[in-house]
Amino acid sequence: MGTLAAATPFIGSLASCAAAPEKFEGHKFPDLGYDFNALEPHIDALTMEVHYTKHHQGYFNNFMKAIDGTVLLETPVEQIFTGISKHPESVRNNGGGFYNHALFWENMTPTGIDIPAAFKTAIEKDFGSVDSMKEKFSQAAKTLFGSGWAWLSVNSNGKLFVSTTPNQDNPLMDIVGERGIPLLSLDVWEHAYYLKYQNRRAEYVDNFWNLVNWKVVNSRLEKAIA
Ligand code: MN3
Repeated sequence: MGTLAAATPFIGSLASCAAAPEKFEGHKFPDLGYDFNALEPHIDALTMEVHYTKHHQGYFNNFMKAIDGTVLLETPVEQIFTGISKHPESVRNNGGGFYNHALFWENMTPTGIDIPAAFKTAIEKDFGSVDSMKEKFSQAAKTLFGSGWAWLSVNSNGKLFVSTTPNQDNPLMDIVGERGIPLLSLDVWEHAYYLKYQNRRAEYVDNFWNLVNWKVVNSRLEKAIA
């Protein structure tokens, strides 16, 4: 990985470097990548099953309905987000729900993965330490009012930052305050934790750190600043 200081080439080109596939072959509902019970005890099997097969699938189906017969069928969702203010709310909400959950499943793993050295260095540069980044992210996730997401992203200057978005918005969208490419996502809608944790969102957030796939998070950064 190059140094973050040399990460400027993608300034102004969030749209083209937002982890979009090189050759777009249409919107696809992603595989989960592990069994429903794989993330236990931190996330229970029933929550995973309902979340993936009902919530996520529902967002995908409604997204496909919302863009039916439009040019957006041929447009990678990452690119749609960069101009989301121009599209109907159904595209924003369901496209966000489709994309955000795909990222979320992928940045978790049943088996703990250590933070790659290069990514640790990047975190230390912008947050001082891994612990202070985690603290900032956790605090944001725990205190977000209502439904939404917590994010670790990289901005167009190559700087890592923590943010939250309401509902199914995400940092790629042109309607959020702080824009960047998402590296790590955490769903803090009640449907993500209520069956196991009820109102104890903080416990769910703390346990999330046992599941983070840092290899995936690091590869997203490498792609974003390449
Ligand atoms: Mn969800």
